[in-house]
Formats: sequence, C-alpha cells, structure tokens
Amino acid sequence: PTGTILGYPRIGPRRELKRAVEAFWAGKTTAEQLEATAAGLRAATRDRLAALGLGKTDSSIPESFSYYDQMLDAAVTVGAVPSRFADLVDGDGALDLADVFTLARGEGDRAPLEMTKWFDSNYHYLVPEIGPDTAFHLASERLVREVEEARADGFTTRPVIVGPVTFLLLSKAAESAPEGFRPLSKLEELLPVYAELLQKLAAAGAEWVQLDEPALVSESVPAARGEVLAAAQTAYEALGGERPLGILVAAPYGSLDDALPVLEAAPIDAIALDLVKGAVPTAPATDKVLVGGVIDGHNIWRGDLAAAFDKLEALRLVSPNVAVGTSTSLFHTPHTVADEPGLPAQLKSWLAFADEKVAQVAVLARGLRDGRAAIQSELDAASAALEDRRHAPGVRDGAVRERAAKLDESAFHRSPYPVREAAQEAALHLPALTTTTIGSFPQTGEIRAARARFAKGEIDQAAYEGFLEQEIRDVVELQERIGLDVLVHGEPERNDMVQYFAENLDGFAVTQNGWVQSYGSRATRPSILWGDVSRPAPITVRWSTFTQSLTDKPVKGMLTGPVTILAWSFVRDDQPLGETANQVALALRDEISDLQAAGIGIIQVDEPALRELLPLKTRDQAAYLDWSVKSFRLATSGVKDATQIHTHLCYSEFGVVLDAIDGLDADVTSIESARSKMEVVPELERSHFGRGIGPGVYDIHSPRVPSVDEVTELLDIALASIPERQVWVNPDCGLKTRGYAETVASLENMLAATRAERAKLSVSQ
Ligand code: THG
Ligand code: ZN
Repeated sequence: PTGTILGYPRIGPRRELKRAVEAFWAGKTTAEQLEATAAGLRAATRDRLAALGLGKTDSSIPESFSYYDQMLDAAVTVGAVPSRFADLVDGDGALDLADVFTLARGEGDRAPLEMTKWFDSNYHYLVPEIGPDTAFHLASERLVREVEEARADGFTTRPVIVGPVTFLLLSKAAESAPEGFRPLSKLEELLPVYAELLQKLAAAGAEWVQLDEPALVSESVPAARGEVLAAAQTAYEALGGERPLGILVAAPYGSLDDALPVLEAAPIDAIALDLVKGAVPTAPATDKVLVGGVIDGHNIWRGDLAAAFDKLEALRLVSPNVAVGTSTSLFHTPHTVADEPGLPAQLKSWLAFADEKVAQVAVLARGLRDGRAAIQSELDAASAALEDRRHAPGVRDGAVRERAAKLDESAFHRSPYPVREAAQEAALHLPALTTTTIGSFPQTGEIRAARARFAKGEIDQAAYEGFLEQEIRDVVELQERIGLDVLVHGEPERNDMVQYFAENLDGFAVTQNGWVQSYGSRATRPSILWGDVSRPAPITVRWSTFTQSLTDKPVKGMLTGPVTILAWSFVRDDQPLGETANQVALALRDEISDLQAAGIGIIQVDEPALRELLPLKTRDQAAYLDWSVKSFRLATSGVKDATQIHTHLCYSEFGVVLDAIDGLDADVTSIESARSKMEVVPELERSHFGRGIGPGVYDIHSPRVPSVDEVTELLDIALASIPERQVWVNPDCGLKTRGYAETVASLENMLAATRAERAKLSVSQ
C-alpha cells in the first residue's frame, strides 16, 4: 500500500455504536442485535474508506473497530482476565460480549478495570491487570472474524491490535501480585499468543497486521529506556521470525528516537512513524516500508499538504519504500466536516476531520506513485486555504495581540501568601475545616430536558433562565440546610464546562456532530479554537451574583482554567500553545475582575487537565509546566489580596506536577484523593505545601454513600500531616454525574464528620 491510516473512529457518524451498546446494556436488545449493528458500522467504514481512496484489497484499510476500548480488546484476546472475574470465563477460556462489558463497567462490588489516559490524548483506556499467574492464551478470535467478514465483503483489510510491549507496559500488577512484580516480566510468555494470533489472521486471509506500540515513544512508562528497547527487540525478533504475514509496527504520539534502530534491525516489514510530533529521521538507511505519518491524526486542521509531501520526499532518502499515513489513529477526530452545516463555510475550508484526512492521505499516496506534479493542484489548494486562514478576520485580533505583548512580570504575581491570607481571613471569617463542594450539582434529566427545549426553541430565553434560577434557589437552599460554609450555584446552565466557555468566547467554534470518543460509550464534542480569543461580554457574573443574592454565606464563582480549556478543545496549530493559553487567560482575568467587582469574594478556576497535557518526553515537560502555570497565574493574579482564588485538579498521580500545583499560587487547591486513600497527603507534607488544601474526603465516581467513619478516617489522615488551618473539607470532584439522593446523604455525612473533627480540635486546643 502507498497510503493508509492507523485507525478510524469507531463510534459511528451519529454515535450509532453508543446507542447500540447502551441499548444492549439496558437489556433492550440482544447480543446478536448489537453484533449486527457493529458489523454494519464496520462494513460502512470499509466502504467509506474505499470510496475516499484507500485500496480495497491491498491492506490499506485498517480493521480497527472496538466495542469499548482497544486495551480491553487486547486483554480479552490474550486471556488476561483479572481473578475477580474468573467465574465469567467459559469452558474454552473465552468471555462472551456481555462479560467483556462487565470487565469495563464492574458489577456489584466487583470493581471494573481502572481507567486512565491514553498517551497525550483525551482518550481513556482500561488498564489490564497482570499477575505472576496470569495464564496467557488466545482467548478471543474476534479480530480473526473481522478479517473474514471483510474478506467475504471483497476486502483485504489490515487487522490492528495493541502490540505486546505496549500492552504490558500499560498494564498494572494485579492486586494479588507480590510487591515489585512487573507485567513486563511476562513478555516471553505473552509472545507465543501473539504469534498464534498472527498465524490465524494470516490463515483468515490477512496479508498484513498492525501492532500498535506507542509505548516506544513515551518516557512516561514504568520501565527504564534500556528495558523498553530490550523488550521491543525481544518481541519483534520473536514475532518476526517465522512471520506468516507482513508486520507493521506503528509508533504514534511521538518520535521513536533510539527505538527506531531497534525496530529497523528486527525482522519486521514496516514501521509507521509519527512525523507530526517527530522529525523525519535521516538514518538508519533501510529497505523496510516506512509509513510516514504526515497527516495529523490528533487535530482537525487541513494543514499544509505541500509540507507533508516534502517530509515524505525526505523520508525517501532513508528508505526506497515509503508510504503515507496518519500520525495516529483518526479516532481522536470526528467523522466528517460535511456533517457540520452550522459551521461557517470559511472555517470549514480550513478543517479536515477523519474523512477529509483520509482523502488527504489518498492525494499524497497518488503523489508518491505518480510524482509531485500529479498532485500539484491539490497541494496548491491546501496552501491557498492555509493562506486564507492566515489572513482571515478573527484569526489575528490586533487588540488581543497588543494587550498580550504589553504584559510584564507584574501581571503574573499576587502579594505574598501571608498578606493574602490575613486579608482573606478578615474578609471571609471562615470556620476551621471550611466545607464546600467542587462546583457542579447533579445534572438531572429535568435540567437536560430544559436545555434541549431551549435549544430547539420550544421555550424562550426568559423561561429557560427562570428554570435555571429556580434550580439555583433549590441548590442554595439544600446547601444551607446541609450546613456547607462556601456555597456554589451548581452550574445548571453548563452542559460541558469547556464547551460553555467556548460558546461564550470569541475565537471558538462549536460543532454539531463532532463527537470524539472519550471512553467506552462516552464522547465529547471538543470545541474548535481557531482565532484570537477574547470575551465579548461577562459570562458567569449574572449567575454568581444571582446566587449570592440568595444567601449570606459566601458564594464561590466557578470558571474553567486556560490549560483545561485548551486540553479539551481542538487548538490552533499556528502559534505556540503558551500564546494561545495567555489569550484565554486574559479573557478569564477580565471575568474574574468582573466577578470581584460584583461582590464575589471567592473564585475557583478549575484545572482538572493540568496533568493531562504533560508531554510524554521528559525533555519537553519543563517548558510545558512553565507556560501552563504562567497562564493560570495570568488569569488569577489581577485580584485584590482579600479575594480568595481556588483551583481544582482531578486524577491522582500528582507527584510529577506537585511543584506546578504549588506554582499556580492558588489560595486553596482541592484535589482528588479519596480513591487513593489520601496518598498525596504525605507528598504535600514533604513539599511543605503552605496554602489551603482540600484533599477530597469521598469518592464521587461511585454512587456509594460514604459513612461518617470513612470520611473521618480520611480527614484524620489529612490532619495528621497538614496543619489544621490549611485543611478544607470537600468531595473529590464535581457532583454533576451523581444523583440527588446519594449526593445529599454523602454531603450530610461529610458535614457530620467535620463537626466531630471540629469538636475534637477545639477540645485539644
Ligand atoms: N469535558 C470535556 N472533555 C473532557 C471531560 C469533560 N475530557 C476528559 C474527561 N472530562 C472525560 N470524561 C467524560 C465524562 C463523561 C462524558 C464524556 C467525557 C459524557 N459524555 C456524554 C455522552 O457521551 O453521552 C455526552 C455529553 C454531552 O452531551 O456533551 O458523559 O468533562 N470537554
Ligand atoms: Zn475533579
């Protein structure tokens, strides 16, 4: 093949898979019906990819479907089922479809596989659990059946599976494993299963297989680089030895660096390189097929096609066998720009979603075959679109740029914390162990229905806002009844926290059908940040002041921080991220200043994605942490000493970013910590974290109501290491995904535990 993609969205143009899977979970359809829908989606995908110019029978079309997640698929394929699910495995060692979903979603008190971020994307995968006694065997032939299904339809496709090294490096040790056990130690036991799978794929008619090895580009894996390289060498010497079909090893999300010579030396046939994140290699010379990943699988820009072709020509200096590909699977992009009638035509002409990127690959493949002249008009059209984008109104806004250029150091600094602390104490008079919530309250069906009616024009603005005000009154009354100290409005007006700000800032566009899988059946519609960012009018002030008018308790204003807005959007690729972040920060700075002027004395700026955007390569991390921290400080440093700035961060593993969290200089930081039993607390103590901290005292990710004793236990852990005047009491994260019954019961227990702790503290003083 001369042109290919590493993978394609699996959810369907209108999220057909989500609906089919959720209907099956709800018991409304049978496994056979779900399988038929999935087969239909796969068939439609193959037809579409062929129509867009990928070869029908030359293995250009990847077989990259998944019902839920590719890591789960790999685990199920090699029989790595955690022991708590062992009873689901049938006589021949396999799981049926319903049981595969049970691993993903849990059942009763059997916890699901843990979920974590997939490289530097917004996708979340399920973490397989491997122990010394995990007995690998070929337990699922779903991929083989898909190859047969394609063959029956006249296609020879290329099955895709996570490679053995990445599979083990991203797995975690089973709970029962001895201290220090590492899944990678099982590599030699795993390889025969992959070898057997390759045999069966070949027997089914596959001529190529794609093994995804993104762990080879990452330095954020739990192994020394030397071990990673040795594992790659072991794996591909073994699998390549008597290979029954062509092996393509794909390395998306970064450059292979010193892993490239290792793969080059291995008996495999092709290597897919990410030439968007990594540079074109100049060595070693090879006659292996090099798939130049020059089309960005991770963003939605049409981009510079001529520059992409230049890279392919440079790659030809290394190998005579060059093909064109995407840098990553396209499952990070929505299906098609053609399904976005609401986007301005000019913006659309700058965009390429999955289908448009496939068409770009096809053009470049033709260029590789027939020479540059044959595709000159397509290259010129892409260049013209790029030129149009460069000069279009809104892409560069003189006022925004002038303001950013004039910033000096003082815009990034507040008074020293002790000065602020004293001013805030005098202004706010908060009790010891101040209680609050992270910001959102349950998004009920009623709220979603009202929003949908408003969007369809069935109710007018006044009626919708009246509904939201009533919702806020209820939430305030509830918080007062429970006895919380710092109140929130509950965010009923927001669907997605990033989309809400994107809709209200200039420089962003939002899509209608631009869904991208986040995990399992869940998806988001990332906004498109295409131009210079500014705030045409105040956004949240109206809701915060309304809320404050209902209560004498302080109401916390709620904003999303610049890093998270960037992380969860598709961002422009024509300037450094730090510059874009500062534009968003300035818009937020104005919002914060307006909130303060309207009498809001506490303002939270959430950065749940701070850890998420951390680069995979150690060498890139310092620069990232520098601009990300600065943008937060730019947003939050324009306030009086007495105004208390909060932030909230999700997900554990704070270690790497602890200095950055300190650098944010927020007065109060709330973090997720309940699931890890306050693991972060000793780290905070060691780093002498000196400001307010709210380590979440219960886990909101499950509907379980924590007992007063459980909350007390976590509070005791916090109070044992952190001075009491610094400790805040709050749940782990926003309450948006929870129901009211468990929310009320949990918060009541949180308050009961807090009152008891306060009584103990005042006795001991
Ligand atoms: N917002 C945005 N991006 C995110 C998150 C977010 N990325 C990371 C993390 N949070 C992902 N978590 C989720 C959690 C729930 C859902 C999606 C991502 C979800 N989505 C609905 C669904 O698929 O049915 C659709 C929601 C909608 O209507 O917009 O439940 O919080 N931007
Ligand atoms: Zn959170």
